This record gives sequence, structure tokens and C-alpha cells, in this order.
Amino acid sequence: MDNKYKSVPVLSSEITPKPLYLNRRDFLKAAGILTGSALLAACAPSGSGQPAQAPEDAAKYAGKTDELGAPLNSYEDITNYNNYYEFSTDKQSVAPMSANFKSHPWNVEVSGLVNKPQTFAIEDLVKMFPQEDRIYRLRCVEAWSMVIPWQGFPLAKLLKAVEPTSDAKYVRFTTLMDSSQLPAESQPFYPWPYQEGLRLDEAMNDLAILATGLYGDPLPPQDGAPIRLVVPWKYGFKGIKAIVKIELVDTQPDTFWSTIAPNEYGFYANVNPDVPHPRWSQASERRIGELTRRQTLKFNGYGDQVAHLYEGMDLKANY
Ligand SMILES: Nc1nc2c(c(=O)[nH]1)N[C@H]1C(S)=C(S)[C@@H](COP(=O)(O)O)O[C@H]1N2
Ligand SMILES: [Mo]
Repeated sequence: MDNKYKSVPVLSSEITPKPLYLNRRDFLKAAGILTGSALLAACAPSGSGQPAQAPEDAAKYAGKTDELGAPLNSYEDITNYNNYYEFSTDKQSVAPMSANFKSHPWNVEVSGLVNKPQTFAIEDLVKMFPQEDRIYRLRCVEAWSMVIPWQGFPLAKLLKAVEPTSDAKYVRFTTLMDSSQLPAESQPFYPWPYQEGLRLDEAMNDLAILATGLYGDPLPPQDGAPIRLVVPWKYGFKGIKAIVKIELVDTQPDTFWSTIAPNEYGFYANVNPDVPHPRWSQASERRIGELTRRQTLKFNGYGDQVAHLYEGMDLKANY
């Protein structure tokens, strides 16, 4: 881990809030990975909620990096700076606003062009498929990024279990529609529920996972509890949260963001430093917790695994 992470002092004001105070020993044990985010939390507007409590086994991730050598973002960064429009457009408000989100009981319907449609209770899904650790970069279309240690399982395993028919060409994902839980869904301005999609071969790629945890703990509400998509070579908005339905379909599905602004947030949305967003450059990014910008990598650095999926396509048209 980089020195500037180690040298940031842990402010006592970051330790005293109730959740941390109650579990101070674990907090100190995990301090190696929490120090960077103490700064971020210190900058948060007051009243934006208490810092999230790091899971007990977070310490075992101390010093880990992605395969390119970049340090993990802290649990606090990952759980206090969120895009989740069903709660708020303000990233720091999502954590406090989602604190009481009820993610159990929870079912995921897998249906459409499949031989064996099935509805899975979340606890069965987690038992059926071994949970793997995946450290992935998350690159938001807004030009910030994080490195996140997810737990989850390949989407391909679930799709194979329901046996897509030969007509199935795309996969459509849908977020829970319930304005009593996701308050902004009562605002008619947006095309709720949030939906996303992948081409079937993208969905079958081993990098695509359904995440159920991070830092060794179940996903917290703000990151998409109890289950969300992670496709690290694509912009973050493809990673739909709180999934209740996965459908195999024969035509390219409409997505939440492409419905709002098709020229800005297209279906493919592969990370590409050479294709600027209509309103800003995508050449570089702000890694949360770092002071200097990083160059953005094509396919977010995962080209070896996924570039073949797009051979012969005009990636400039893929926004
Ligand atoms: N249902 C739903 N899923 C969503 C979003 C959202 O607003 N609603 N935001 C997306 C965006 S823009 C990003 S960058 C990622 C952020 O994930 P994180 O908050 O876990 O970092 O979630 C994506 N998934
Ligand atoms: Mo995003």
C-alpha cells in the first residue's frame, strides 16, 4: 500500500461515532485500510450520517491490491460515496437514507427464453453457487473510480442453470419497484424501475458477476443489497443494484439511462478513454482517495478478457 495511505492519522472524531465506538477494537485492527477514508469522511457535510462500520474481517484485506497494483478503496469510501438514484442523486446521502432498506426476504425471478424458469430465494442462490472473491475496478461514467473487493458468483452459472433457449440473445435485469423502500421511485420524472441489459455472450463472460458481498460482509443497502450486477469493463451504471428479475430476451432491452439520454449512456457503455462523453472527456479519472488523476484504460483494463466480444463493431458508436 502506498505511503500516503499509511500516514493519514486516524482522527478521534472518526472513532467516537456510536457504531465504531461500540466496536473500537475491530476498528483499530482494521485501521490500516480505514485511514484513507477517514479523510473523505471528514470532508463529508455534517449530518450526512455516521461512517459505516467496517466488517469484522475487513482487516484480512489490508494491503491487498488489484492485479495492477492499486490499493483497495476503504470500506468507508465504498459505502459512503454511492450512486443510487432510487434514494438520492447526492452520493453521500445514499448511505444514511438506505440504512433501513429491507433486503430479506428477497427473491430473484429468472425467466423469459429459458427451459427452466425459476424463482430463487437469495439465501438459496448464495448456497447454490460458491461465493468467489473478485477485486475489480469500478469506473463510473462521471470519471471517478474505486477498487472494490466483491464477493459473488459468475452470472454465467445462474444463466446455465435455467438453460437459455437458442432464441435468447440478451439479458434484461430489473431493480425492485417499491417506492415505500426506494423513495425516488414515486417521482414520475424517471423511467422506473431501473433496468439494465447485456448481450448474452457478455453476460456469459467470466468477469460478469452477481455480487452479494463486499469486504467479506453481505452487501450493504447502498451498494445494492442483497444482489447486484458487476461488469467491470463497462461504466458503473451497467452494474444494476437490488435485482429482482433477470430475463432472457431476443431483442436488445431498453435501459434506464439509455431511455433518459441515449446519446450519453448507450447500451454497450464499454469504458473507453478515446470516446468522450458528449459533455466531458473520458481520458482520465479521479480514483477516490487519491490526489492525482489516473489515465483511464480501455475496457477499464480488462481488454484481454473482453475485447474479442466486440470485434468488428464500431466502438465509437457504443456510448
Ligand atoms: N438500481 C440502481 N442501480 C445502480 C444505480 C442506480 O442509481 N440505481 N447507479 C449506478 C451507477 S451510475 C454506478 S456508478 C454504480 C455505483 O455503485 P456503488 O454505489 O456500489 O459504487 O451503481 C449503478 N447501479
Ligand atoms: Mo455511475
